[in-house]
Amino acid sequence: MSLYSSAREVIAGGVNSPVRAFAGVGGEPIFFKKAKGSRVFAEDGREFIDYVGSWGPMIHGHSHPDVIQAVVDTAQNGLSFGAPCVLETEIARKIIKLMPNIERLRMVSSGTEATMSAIRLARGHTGRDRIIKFEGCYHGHSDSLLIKAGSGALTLGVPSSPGVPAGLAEHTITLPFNDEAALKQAFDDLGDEVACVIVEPITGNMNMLPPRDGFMETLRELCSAHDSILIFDEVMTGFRVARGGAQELLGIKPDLTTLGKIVGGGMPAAAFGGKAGIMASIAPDGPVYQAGTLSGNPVAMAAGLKTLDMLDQPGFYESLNAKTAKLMKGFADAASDAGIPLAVEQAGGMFGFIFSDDGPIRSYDQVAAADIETFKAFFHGMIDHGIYLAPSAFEAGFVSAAHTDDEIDTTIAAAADVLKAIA
Ligand code: KE4
Repeated sequence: MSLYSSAREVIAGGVNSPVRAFAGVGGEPIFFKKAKGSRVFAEDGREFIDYVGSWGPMIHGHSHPDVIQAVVDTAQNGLSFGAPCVLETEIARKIIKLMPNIERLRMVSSGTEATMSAIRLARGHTGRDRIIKFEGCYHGHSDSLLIKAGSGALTLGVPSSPGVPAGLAEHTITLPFNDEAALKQAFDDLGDEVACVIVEPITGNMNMLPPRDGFMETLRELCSAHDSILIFDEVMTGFRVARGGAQELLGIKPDLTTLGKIVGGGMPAAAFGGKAGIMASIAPDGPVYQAGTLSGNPVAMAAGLKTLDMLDQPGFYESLNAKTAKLMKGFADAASDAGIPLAVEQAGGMFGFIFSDDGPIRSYDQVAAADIETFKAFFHGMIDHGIYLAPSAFEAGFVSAAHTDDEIDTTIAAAADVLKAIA
């Protein structure tokens, strides 16, 4: 019996998160037993250069000794108090130093919790019910946000999940990402009813799409004009595309920001925060309730704080950006040599590639029209060459500080072989 069949006997779908199930690429998921630096090690003995990095957190590489030491040292003194500890204040100060648009924040345990809480806060603070999101963007699996969502929902072909009451879903307006006309029309029609707009400022869940020039600026202006709260969901882009996230890269000031992944360094930690005046509406100061047994637990805080502190190394992002840009140029050159249309994107340590001759890819429709079959063949070819990419055409990829230039070269050479074979 395979490990996957055994898991399926006791775990729904054999996985604890759907996108891991390889439904988007075919075959059975690979079970890992160890991860170190840029490498992951499978139960069956295979070793891979890893570009998933647990979907983003491992920006320093897996099990970095300093992060592990911080976890071990802190765990010795207790795993969770259910009461304040100084580490919570320290990581909050660090996050605010890195993202000064955040004046106050609240720690939670997952990106889903962060965005769910931010939506409730926006609704409670404004007294409005409607929210706007964009088709293909994924903000975790809370009810109001599982409408035309990306990531695993898109991979499995169920972007709008059953189980979300129509009476709730009707308050979620979904617009095409990067479509300024549709955005302006929605605000013309309903602007003063919109509590918030939540957006991945650079998307990573319908693959990686940067905003078209002016789109985020228009979104910022429309939210300000209608007193709607602009939420940047930076669970993936935070500290990934730049030290200060997409809001630093794009020069846009959101009212609220949600964070996850890197902020916990691989431990369950996430956050939402922003203008003090808005955060004042969150309990216990304000009436909007939000809570969590393990929110701010010392071990996750220690992992996150060490991870964030290590981002301060001079040249950290220059090096990460250069390695990731080199990887994507290598993929593009290899695809061109093989005569296979490929569009690539990259920002900081995040990248995306889409098999399409319609590049640059800027809309959900273009992503939906991409060549999934070639992606599947490429994914499995790269597995055979010891390279582990995200098992879905709708995900982004990640490079860590632990990836060496030689490993980038090896990956590019593998891509060239695989694409030549596909051609
Ligand atoms: P979590 O609840 O999975 O910690 O975070 C949800 C979330 C929120 N916002 C953005 C922009 C996200 O990318 C995510 C989670 N990302 C997916 C991968 N694209 C997590 C992987 C998974 O679902 O297993």
